[in-house]
Amino acid sequence: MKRFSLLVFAHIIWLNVFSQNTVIPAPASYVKTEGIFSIGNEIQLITDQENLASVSRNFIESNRKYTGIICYIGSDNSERSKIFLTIDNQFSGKIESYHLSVKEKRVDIKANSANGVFYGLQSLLLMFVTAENNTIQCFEIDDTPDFEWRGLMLDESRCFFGKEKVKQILDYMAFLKLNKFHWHLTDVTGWRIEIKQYPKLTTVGAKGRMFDPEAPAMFYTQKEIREIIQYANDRFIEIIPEIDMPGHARAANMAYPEYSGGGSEKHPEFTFNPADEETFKYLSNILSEVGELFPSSYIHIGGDEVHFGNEQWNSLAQVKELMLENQLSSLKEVEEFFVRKVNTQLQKIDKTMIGWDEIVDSDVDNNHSVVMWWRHDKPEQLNLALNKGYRTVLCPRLPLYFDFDQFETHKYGRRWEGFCDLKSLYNYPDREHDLLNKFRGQIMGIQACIWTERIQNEKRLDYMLFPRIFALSEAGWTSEVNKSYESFENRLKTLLPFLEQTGIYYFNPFYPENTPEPYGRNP
Ligand code: TNX
Repeated sequence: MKRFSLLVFAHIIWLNVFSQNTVIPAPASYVKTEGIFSIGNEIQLITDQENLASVSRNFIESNRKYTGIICYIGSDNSERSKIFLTIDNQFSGKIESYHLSVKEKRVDIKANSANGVFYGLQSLLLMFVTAENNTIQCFEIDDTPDFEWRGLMLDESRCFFGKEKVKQILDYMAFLKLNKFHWHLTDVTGWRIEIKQYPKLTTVGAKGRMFDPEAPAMFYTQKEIREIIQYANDRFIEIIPEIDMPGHARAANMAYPEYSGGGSEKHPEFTFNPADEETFKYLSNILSEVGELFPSSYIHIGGDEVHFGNEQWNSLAQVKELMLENQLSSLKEVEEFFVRKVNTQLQKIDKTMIGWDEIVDSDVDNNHSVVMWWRHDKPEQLNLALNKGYRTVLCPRLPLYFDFDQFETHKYGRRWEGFCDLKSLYNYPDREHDLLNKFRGQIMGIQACIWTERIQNEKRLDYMLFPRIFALSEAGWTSEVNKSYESFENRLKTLLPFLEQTGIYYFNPFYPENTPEPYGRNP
């Protein structure tokens, strides 16, 4: 009897070792089935659908890079394992949903779109990179996302990282089924996107980075941007550009001072002139060029923190006239007027405006605007946005700002009566429970933001991003009933060696002292 229970016990352990589901984000349903799939060194990818060519190529390339497994398109009579990829119009689910079945000799991935098939392959890839002895316990996954917006924002104005780093981040986003890359391309420190009509924006405005105002101009040419958009597109990631206005405009004003609305002592040349028609034409031209470059239906116009540096508006004759003509009684109302005007302009070029939660006060048309709620200390602003009918993306500083510290002993990141630890991030948006019940249809999803005032190099960027990006992905994809922090930690543990393999310097939450925080200079 004793021997029998020992055997049962050993069997359970054995099953657990081989039945590990290592997929992040956790799928909606994972069921272990009989049998073991031997991956082998070569795998056939089989599909008769032309629009899966790019998805297949991507899988082949990822395996070449990360697992060394040779995959090839086409079927032969060999004994090699086969992966069948199918787009099935009858398959019910969202555009990103998929079914993944792994049996002893064959894998099947089904979805109603190439996007779904791609996500099935990402789950499989995660299983491959963590497979022990080149085998996987057979299983069936049925998966579908909880939120449609699972975003990450990168600020490349303060510090510029360049094309290769952005592509690496996009690779990880794809792995983790994150689907919106919000690119903060302009701010006080540097203007990072080539605008053909206004070349000085980059020849002059792209000079400098945090703590190094003399750094040579660093920016993306339109050709590079197209390349990155294509790269993202191949991974089902939409890129949303942000051109911050009317505040955070210093870099642009260095290039074209004639459009400046001045600043304050602490924030010089911070704004665009909100009351000048020529400035408006200039900004409209920029937005049109940006709009043509980026296929996304959204353009983010910032709209944040204007009061930091709009003091000089008080002394501009044009602002006074505008106030008189339009019965505006404060600078805040001038700002709101400006935001409404830009909104109308964006509608003309068929783009939907996204703005930080300040835009809620402008009462811009809620059919043509999306709000990003960032001020965690102002929950009333989120309430207001939802009550005014805005579609909203949740990105509260706590726990979603990755320039904030992630561990209590860390000291170079930001803090705000707390830091952004892995667990609260993982559990988010649990605390928005009531609003989610009431406004589920308007809450598009969640997004993390990496501001880079305190992130001056790639090592530090990696450290602030990893492993929080894993928790972000599960917070956005996996529905609350399927979330378990304990299970997440176990899956994360198995993935950490992979991070190491790809050269990422990450924070290890299980052995914090093993991965000390890289130095970051603070403003
Ligand atoms: C606030 S979030 C900002 C950024 C800073 C960030 C630092 C937002 C809309 N504006 O300009 O970089 O805090 O955490």
